[in-house]
Amino acid sequence: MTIDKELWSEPEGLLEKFDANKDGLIDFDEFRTMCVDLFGNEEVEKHEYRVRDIFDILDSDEDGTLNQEEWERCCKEWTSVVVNPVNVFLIVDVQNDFIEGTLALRDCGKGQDGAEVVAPINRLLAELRWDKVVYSLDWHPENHIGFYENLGLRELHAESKIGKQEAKPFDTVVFLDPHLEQRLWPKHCVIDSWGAQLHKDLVIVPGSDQLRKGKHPNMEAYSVFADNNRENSRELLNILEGVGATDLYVCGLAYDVCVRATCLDGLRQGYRLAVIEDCCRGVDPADIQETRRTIEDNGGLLTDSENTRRLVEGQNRSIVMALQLAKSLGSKILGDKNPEGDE
Ligand code: VGL
Repeated sequence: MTIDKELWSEPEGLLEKFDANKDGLIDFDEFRTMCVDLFGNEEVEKHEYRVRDIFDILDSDEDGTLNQEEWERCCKEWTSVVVNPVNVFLIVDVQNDFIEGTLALRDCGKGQDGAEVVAPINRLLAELRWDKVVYSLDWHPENHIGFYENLGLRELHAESKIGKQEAKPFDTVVFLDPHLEQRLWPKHCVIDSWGAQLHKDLVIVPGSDQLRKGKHPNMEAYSVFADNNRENSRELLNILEGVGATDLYVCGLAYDVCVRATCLDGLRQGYRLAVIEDCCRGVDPADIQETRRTIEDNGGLLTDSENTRRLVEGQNRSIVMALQLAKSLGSKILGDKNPEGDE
C-alpha cells in the first residue's frame, strides 16, 4: 500500500477532499472511501464491521454523518494518530530465570522455550526506529509472597481451597493478610541475582528504560503498569506520557502471565496495543490461547514481527488499532476516563 503522506499529514482540507457529494458532511460511504485510502482495500474488506464501529463512535450525535464539529472534536485527532503514531517497544521480563533458571519455561513441560524470543526481539530493535524502548524486570525480595518456598512465612485464609501441607509449586492459594489469591511460583528473579538479569544476548539499546516490578514483599506485580492491587502505577505511565506514546508493541515472557496483564492494563489505559506473538513464550499453551482471545476481545491486535515492521515503518495500518483509538477518544470525550475492559 502506498500512502499519500502529504495529503494525510495536513488534516485541514481532508473533510473537503472526501466529501464526494459536497454537502459539507462525511457520510458512511465517504468515510469508507477515506478508510480505503488510509488502510488499503484488503484491510477494509477484512474489517468492514469495525469500519462501521469506528464511524459510529466518531458520529457522536448518531445522525449518520460526520459534521464539522465532530470532525474538529474527534476525527482530526483520530486521523492524525492513525497517520503519525508514536511507537513504544515494551519488552517484558526477558530474564535468565524464565529462560534457563528456576522458572525456565522449557522446564514447565509444555513445549515453550523462552530463549527463542531473544533473536527476533534483537532484530526488531536493530531494524526499526522506535520512539522509546522499555525493558521490564521481575525484581523480587527473598521473602516475596509469590514464592512457593515462602509458603511457611504467612497464614492462609480459611477460604483457600489448597492447604499448606498439600500445596505444590504452581498451585493457587489464598493468603490471610494481605487477603489475596496468589499463585505459588518457584523462587525466581531475586533482586540482584543472576536469575533476575536480562538475558545476556538481549540487546540493550541506548536511551531505553528499565523498569523493575514486584519489589514489595507482600504484593505480586504481573503487569508492568502496576502491582496486582493496582498501586505503584505511575512509572511506566510517566515514560509513556513523556514521549506522547500512542502505540505499544508488547512482547516477552511469560505470554500468559506478565505479558497478558501488561497488555490488558495498556488497553484499559486507552493505548493502541499490539502483541508480537513470535517474540512471546508462555507457561501453558491453553492459557496462551485464553490470553490471545482476551487481548483481542479487549481491542488489542495479535501480530508478528513481519507485520510489526510494516506497521512501525508506516507501510501498513491496522483497523483493529484504529478502532481502539476511536473507542478511547470517544470515552475521553464522553468524560468516561476509565473504561473497564472485560477480563
Ligand atoms: C512471571 C511467573 C511469575 C512473568 C512472573 O514474568 O510472566 N511469570 N512471575
